[in-house]
Amino acid sequence: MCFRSPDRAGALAMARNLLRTCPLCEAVCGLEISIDPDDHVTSVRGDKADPFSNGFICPKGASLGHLDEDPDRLTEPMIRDRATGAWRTAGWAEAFELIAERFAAVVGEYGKQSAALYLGNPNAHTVAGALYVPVLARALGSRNIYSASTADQMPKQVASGLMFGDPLTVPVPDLDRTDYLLMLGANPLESNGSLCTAPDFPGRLKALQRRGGRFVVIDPRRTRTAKLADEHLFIRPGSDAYLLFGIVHTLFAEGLTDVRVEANGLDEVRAAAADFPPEAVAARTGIPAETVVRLARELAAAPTAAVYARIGTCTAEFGTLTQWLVDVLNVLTGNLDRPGGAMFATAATGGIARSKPFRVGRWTSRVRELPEAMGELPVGTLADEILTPGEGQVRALITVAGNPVLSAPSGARLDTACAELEFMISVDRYLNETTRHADVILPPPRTLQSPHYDFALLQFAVHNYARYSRPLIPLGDRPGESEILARLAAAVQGQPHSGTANPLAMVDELIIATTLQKAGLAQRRGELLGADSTEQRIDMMLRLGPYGEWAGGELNLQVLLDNPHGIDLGPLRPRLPGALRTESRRVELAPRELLDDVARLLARLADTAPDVVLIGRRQLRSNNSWMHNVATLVSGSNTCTLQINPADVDRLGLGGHAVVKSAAGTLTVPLEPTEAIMPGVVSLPHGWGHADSAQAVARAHAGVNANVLTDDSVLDVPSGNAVFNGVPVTLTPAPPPLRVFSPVVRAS
Ligand SMILES: Nc1nc2c(c(=O)[nH]1)N[C@H]1C(S)=C(S)[C@@H](COP(=O)(O)OP(=O)(O)OC[C@H]3O[C@@H](n4cnc5c(=O)[nH]c(N)nc54)[C@H](O)[C@@H]3O)O[C@H]1N2
Ligand SMILES: Nc1nc2c(c(=O)[nH]1)N[C@H]1C(S)=C(S)[C@@H](COP(=O)(O)OP(=O)(O)OC[C@H]3O[C@@H](n4cnc5c(=O)[nH]c(N)nc54)[C@H](O)[C@@H]3O)O[C@H]1N2
Ligand code: SF4
Ligand SMILES: [Mo]
Repeated sequence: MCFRSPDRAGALAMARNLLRTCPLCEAVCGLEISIDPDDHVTSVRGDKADPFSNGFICPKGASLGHLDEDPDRLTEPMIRDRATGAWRTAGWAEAFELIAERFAAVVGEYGKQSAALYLGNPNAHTVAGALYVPVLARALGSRNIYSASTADQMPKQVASGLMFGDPLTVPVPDLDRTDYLLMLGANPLESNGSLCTAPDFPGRLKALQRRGGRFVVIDPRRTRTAKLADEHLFIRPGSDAYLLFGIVHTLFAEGLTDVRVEANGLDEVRAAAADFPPEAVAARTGIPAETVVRLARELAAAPTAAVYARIGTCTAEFGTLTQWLVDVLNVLTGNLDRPGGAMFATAATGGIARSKPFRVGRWTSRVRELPEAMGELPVGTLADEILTPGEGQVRALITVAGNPVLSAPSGARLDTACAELEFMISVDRYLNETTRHADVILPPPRTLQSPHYDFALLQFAVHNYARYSRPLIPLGDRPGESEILARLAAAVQGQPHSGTANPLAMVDELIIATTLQKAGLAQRRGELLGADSTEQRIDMMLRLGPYGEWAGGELNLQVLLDNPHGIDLGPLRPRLPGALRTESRRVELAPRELLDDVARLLARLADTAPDVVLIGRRQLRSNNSWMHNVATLVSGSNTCTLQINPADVDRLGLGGHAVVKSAAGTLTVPLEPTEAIMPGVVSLPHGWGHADSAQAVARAHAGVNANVLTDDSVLDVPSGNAVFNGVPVTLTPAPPPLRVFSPVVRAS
């Protein structure tokens, strides 16, 4: 591969360009942003010269300017007076002083385990999240580390970790070459894709159909993606593992398996699948036996095929088993690691550092003894750890880019728990439902003042690609988010954090020195390029990566600076067995931890479905909880309604609103009757519930917190992941509530 590398010094000096990767979802679209002399965004367009996104943009990306300059966002540190509850702005030095003092007091009295960290979703999209959150986590020295991952994709990571030896070695459908795609619990026409980095996912699906391919969607709702599909099948929420086992069973029964990778455990999988014949899973899934058999035959017969499952199947009671069976199917049909099948990306910074095979449960949580996964405990037990007295009780919490009151199961309980903390710090751009409990809020700068590189998402890309964006607007005299996290890490350890101390440079220097030492390249420190120590770290990662200058290739930071639209690193390539980190260096088809959980699945095979179950959904113009303060995004259909089949409205005698009750809580919601959802299932989007928000637009479009209804006492067993789909609920008629959906006027 050959990259242009003209004038190094010249390109380094060109710090201000107008091209940037969109940080708002996993599609990593290239954007072309116009900024006026006062640093205001005047337009945002798709970058047509980006070789991966080719000019694609969605309504959220187009609103990046509004979001970036939201008048309600925080621009200075905020400190809350505990006695009066009043907020005031503060200087950075004062904020860090207070943090160092109060943190030392709590940890001094109760010990290190009394401090917890919660990391939200945007950390997957920021340089600060990728490079400095680990520094903060290490500084805390606590096992109470939580993140949105256990309300999201942890089942996929646990399944991949056990099968391939590394939880980041996750196969993605080779979208641009596959002939057949079986998609479960994903709606990329609204979400733009997840754990499958694919800008213009809709266009890629249409291209699949144009080249004669076929795609089938399994979803309890007829989504926009389902409407585009060649076939859509309704499925009872939470039952995907049964469907997939039925398909596995059929492949064995009909002699249709064609394993092409080195794998252990085939006999164990065959034995486990024996209990799940298509006839047995039909009642549980709502998918007829003959359809299960047909799906198996189609998958086996397709020249190439990929099975892909996402959030609808992860945030469910058998999330990990489902994710496992997805890749069991990819292996059994001969599609793992071959073009057109399910493949592993080769990310430019993504060298696999893991030397030991992945394990779960190296320690357990204090209260419920839930196993750790990837160094984290389930967010579904954070409230338990705060509310349950005893040694190791959580008394101090740091949240970074998260809103768990709206995003974690039993959100209302977590809301109560946060109010009990002795000290809380939030790094966040808003005063919101979670950060209102903080003592100190440290706001990141504008997005356009931050650099961008997708360390995580490019490991799941459907085409190998890299792009680096420098900040478009200078920081001025405020700290960037990387510096905030580095200073926070210093402050919580009682180290110098302000004044002349520069914890950011110190941290980077240490990481660079140890990494180069390990690689035997210590003497090449002087070669690292970059305007600051963060860029030097990125340069180092690129040089050491699979295309890197120090690994026989040509890639380094300069190449990316010279190619601001991004560079095409080619289609996905077979990576096995090299990418495997299992002890056996083979694919483990039947890890013990997963086979053990099959008993739980089997025990529930004959369960009768509850009368009504709740699932979630995503909306094109929302992003979890934090984009409801942009007027152009919350207009029209982007509202918090409960989708329900008209037959259920009649059957239950409902009117315009209903009282929805679960084991965890009760909500009153407006109904949106639609044939697009199967009978017996209702859907409420998450991320709403802003009635008391400090953000004016969001408050006027408040909606309700779906996670009042979800239940943190029920988690997926192997991964500890939250269960948002298939929650049993009852519905009764209700008059329209007064507060929901009408602007709330607040006395000031
Ligand atoms: N019922 C139900 N619940 C769900 C889900 C579901 O499908 N159904 N989905 C789950 C999933 S997949 C996820 S990922 C989680 C998300 O869970 P969270 O990550 O906890 O929630 P978000 O709403 O994404 O909150 C992001 C926060 O980051 C802040 N923020 C935005 N940009 C930045 C930045 O650059 N820096 C900093 N420091 N802060 C920033 C925002 O103001 C906001 O407070 O929700 C989960 N919850
Ligand atoms: N516009 C927009 N884009 C987003 C986000 C957003 O909030 N808005 N959030 C981002 C985040 S954090 C994530 S993780 C990704 C998620 O991206 P996706 O995984 O594509 O998420 P959804 O669009 O929620 O699609 C999940 C689908 O699962 C279905 N479903 C629910 N329960 C079940 C079940 O038991 N079985 C099956 N088979 N299907 C089920 C739902 O009806 C829904 O259509 O999206 C990201 N992109
Ligand atoms: S699809 Fe995602 S990455 Fe692309 S413009 Fe929209 S929000 Fe940004
Ligand atoms: Mo997510």
